[in-house]
Amino acid sequence: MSSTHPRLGDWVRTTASLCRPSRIVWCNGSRAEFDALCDLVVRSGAGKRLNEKCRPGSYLVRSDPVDVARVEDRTFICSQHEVDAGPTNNWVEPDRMRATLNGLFDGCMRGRTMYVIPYSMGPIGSHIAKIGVQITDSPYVVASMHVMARVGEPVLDVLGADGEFVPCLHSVGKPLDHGSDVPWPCNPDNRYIVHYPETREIWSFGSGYGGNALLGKKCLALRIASVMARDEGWLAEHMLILKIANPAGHVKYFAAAFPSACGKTNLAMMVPALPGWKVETVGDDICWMKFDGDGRLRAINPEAGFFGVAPGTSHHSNHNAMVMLQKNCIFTNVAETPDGDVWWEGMTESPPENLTDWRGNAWHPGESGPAAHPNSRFTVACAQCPVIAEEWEDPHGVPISAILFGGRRASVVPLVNEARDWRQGVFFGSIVSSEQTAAAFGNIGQLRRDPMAMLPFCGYNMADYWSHWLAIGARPTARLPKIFYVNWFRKDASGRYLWPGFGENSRVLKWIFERCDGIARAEPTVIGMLPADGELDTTGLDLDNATRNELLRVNVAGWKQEIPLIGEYYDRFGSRVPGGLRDEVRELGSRLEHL
Ligand code: OXD
Ligand code: MN
Repeated sequence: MSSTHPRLGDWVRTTASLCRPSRIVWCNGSRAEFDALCDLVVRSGAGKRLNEKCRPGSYLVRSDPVDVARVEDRTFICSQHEVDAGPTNNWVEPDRMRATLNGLFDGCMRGRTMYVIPYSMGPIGSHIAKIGVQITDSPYVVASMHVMARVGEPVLDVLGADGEFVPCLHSVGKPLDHGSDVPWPCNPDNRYIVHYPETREIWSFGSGYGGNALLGKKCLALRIASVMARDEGWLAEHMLILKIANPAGHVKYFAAAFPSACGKTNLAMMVPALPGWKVETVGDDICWMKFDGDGRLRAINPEAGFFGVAPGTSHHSNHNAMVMLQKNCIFTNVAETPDGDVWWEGMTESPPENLTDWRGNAWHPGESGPAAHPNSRFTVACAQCPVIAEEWEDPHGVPISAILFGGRRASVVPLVNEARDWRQGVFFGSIVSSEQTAAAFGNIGQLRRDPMAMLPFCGYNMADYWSHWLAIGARPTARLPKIFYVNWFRKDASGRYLWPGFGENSRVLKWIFERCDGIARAEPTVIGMLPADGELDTTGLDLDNATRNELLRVNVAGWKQEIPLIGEYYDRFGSRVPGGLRDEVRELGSRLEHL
C-alpha cells in the first residue's frame, strides 16, 4: 500500500532518504498485521506470549531498564519564540533543534524496517477527530498504536488527496549495522521528544516507551492538539470522561483532570458504592471538547485504547479494569508468575511465592525492589472495558455537564468545592497542585503545581492557556459546564486517609450531579460553594461528624498560606497571566483577611 496523497508521499520519501531503512511498510491496520507485529516482538526477545489459559491473546514485554517512563526533561516545545513555550516547557530555537535532529536521524534506521502508520485520534471521520501519520522503526510501537488509535487504510481514505495530517517521526535511535540486535533497542544518551507547534510536527528519538513513542497520545492529542484548540476555539485536555446515571436513569457526562497517578482510570471505571447509581466509561486520559450549535461543550475520547499504570490495580481499586485485562492485552514491565501469567504490586494482598520481576530476574517476597516496575503498563482496547458507554465512539461527542479538577493534597483543599462561576473554576484549575509523595503530617510536602493537570502536556505558554480557558467561558452563546475542585486524598494527623475513596467517590459525584440539576444545596463560602449541611450523602459510611466537618471545612489559616504561594507561581509567567486570575487571587486574599 502507498498513498495517493502527494504531500504524504513526499514526506515519507524524504524521511526514508534521511533515515535510510532497509524497507518501508505501510500499515493497513489489519488483525493479521497486528499478529505479525506481536510475533516480531516475541522473536526479538523483548516479548513473550502469556499462558493462553490465564491470559488469552496477551503478551508480556520487557523494556530496557533505562527506558521505562516519559522523559519530561528531554521533552521540548520548539516554538519560534521562547516566550510562546513559556517557563514550564523546555525550549530550543527551532532551527538549532532541526540541525541536531537531522544529525541524529541521519541513517538511524539502517538495517531496520520503517513503518508508516496513518492514524485517527477520534472516531474516523468525526469533525472533532484529527489525523496523524507516524513513522517508526519499532514493531512494539506499531502494535501498541493498533490498540491506542484507529490505524490503517480507512484513515487514508478520509485523508484523501490533500487532507491535513500531523507528521510524527519516531526512531528508537539504534541503527542495526552489524547484524545482531538487542531485544529493546533505544538510545538513552540521545533522547529528544520534540514538538514544533507552529508547523505542527513531532520528532521523537531514542526511546521506545509509552508517551515518548506512541506519538498519538501525549504528543499529538495533548501538546499539538492544545495549540490547535487554542487557534480553533476548543479544548484539548488531560481528562477522563465518565457517564453517570442516577437511580431514575437520568444521565450526565463529567470530564475530570487529575495529575498522572491520581486514579483517573479508577474513577473512569468506578463501581459506585451508592445503590442505584451507575458509572460508565467514555475515556480515561484525554478529552477533546468542542462547542456544538447549542453552545454546549461536547467531548470525545480521541484514543481507542487504555495505556494504564498496572501497579495498584486490583478488584478493590478497579474491578472493571481487572475484568478488562483478562485477555488481549500487551503488558509492559509487569512481573510474571511461574504459570505464565502477570502480577504487579497491589493486585493481591500478598505476592505469589515465585515471580520473575520486570527485569527478567527471579524475585521472592521480601525482596528490596518491586517485582513490577512502578510505571509498568497495560495496553488494551477501550472496547474491552466491561463498562464502556455505548456512545463512546459517537462522532458528535457527549455533552459535558461538569468539569472536575483534582490533585493529591493531604491538607487544606476540601473534598469538593464548586466554583461560583467559570472564572473561579479556571482559577481552581490553574492552582491544582499535587504532593509528589505521601506527605507526613505537619509537612505539607513538596507540592508540584500542575495546572489543569497539563503541566507536562501543554504545547504553549501556560498563562496563554489560562487566557484561552477564560476566552472559552466568555463566548456569548456558551452554555458552560459547572466546575468543581475535588480532593480524595485528605489525611489526618497520623497520616490516615480521611475519605475512603474509590467507589465511595460516587457520593461526591452524586452531589455534583444534583448541583447540575439545581437540586442539591451548596453553602457559599470565601473559597467557593461547599456542600450545605447534610447534603453530601454519607448514609452507610463509617464517617464521624468531626471527620466530615474536617473534609468540608474552610481552612482559613491554610488558605492564607496558599495565597502568597499562588502569587509566586503566577509571577513565573509575568505579564502573560490573565488579569482575571490575578483578580481571583487578590479577591480570595481579601475575603480571607476579612474573616
Ligand atoms: C499517562 C500519564 O501515561 O499521564 O497517562 O503519564
Ligand atoms: Mn495521563
